[in-house]
Amino acid sequence: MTWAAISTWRMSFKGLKKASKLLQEQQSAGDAVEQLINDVESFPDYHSVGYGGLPNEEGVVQMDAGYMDGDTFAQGSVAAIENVKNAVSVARKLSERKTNSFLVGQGATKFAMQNGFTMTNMLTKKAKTQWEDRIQAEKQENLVPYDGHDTVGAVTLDQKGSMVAATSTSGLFMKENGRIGDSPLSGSGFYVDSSIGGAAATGLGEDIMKGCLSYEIVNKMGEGKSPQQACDESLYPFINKLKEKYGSVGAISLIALDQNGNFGVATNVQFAFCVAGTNQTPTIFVAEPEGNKTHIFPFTQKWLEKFEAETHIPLD
Ligand code: SD4
Repeated sequence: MTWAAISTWRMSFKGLKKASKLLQEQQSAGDAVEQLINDVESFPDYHSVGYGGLPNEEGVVQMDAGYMDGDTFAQGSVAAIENVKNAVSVARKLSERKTNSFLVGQGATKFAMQNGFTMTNMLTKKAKTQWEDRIQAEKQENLVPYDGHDTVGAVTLDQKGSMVAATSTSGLFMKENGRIGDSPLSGSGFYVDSSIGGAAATGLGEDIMKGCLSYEIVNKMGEGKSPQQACDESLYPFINKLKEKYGSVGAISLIALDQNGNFGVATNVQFAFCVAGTNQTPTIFVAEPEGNKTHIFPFTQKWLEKFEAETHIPLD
């Protein structure tokens, strides 16, 4: 039976391989997506997700995560949650509830604590130093808060045909206390319907939310578009609209997977993503915008060197 998984950014490759193994062994799409995202959350050198994530302007790491089951449409989310190692696991647990399934701030943290999730100080020494340097730099140069970011988003399809989508992020570095992006919002950061497919987003949440882009992609796939067509047609015209209204638009990258395991991607920046499936060994690709279409090519040695120089992380 067909299985498949897609995830955002090179940092998710190891997690994707773990998820692939589970899917090959006929485990559920939910377990696979959670494993994939937990792997990224637990790695201290990724500065935009989980442990080691960069803090907000007050020096506190506040995380957002979302989880959606494509069979039941059950959703759970947390936002501005603190001191929790695996925010996506808390979101998954919340998705089992009929009400109170999206918790923010202290309520989210309290829920995690009461339900036995691993609590830990998420601010690593490295992230704290980066925050201190940034505060200094801003004082000296009057810089605006840095908007670098990389959410892990993923969609999985298991051998029973069930699909799940999920996200996890520490959001924008130097964001305001309490700022929440698209990642925990269904429809914007993620969406999935097992009878059609799923999608997830990464980039500037404030712009992604303006278009409910994950829902838009699933909707287009439901009308018969391929995942690639759905991604292209959801993103590029929308970017043009935002440019007309605001003069500029933030970085936005989208991934999609349909119920047959076909994938699609669209982006307005250079964007690495990972894919695996019944007929696809785990592979990292790079996508770039090309007019109103997306150019996709394999992750090259040059890319790998650049990535490793930035993060000091070996490929395996
Ligand atoms: C946010 N969308 O908080 C997230 C950040 C992100 O890739 O995706 N980065 O707006």
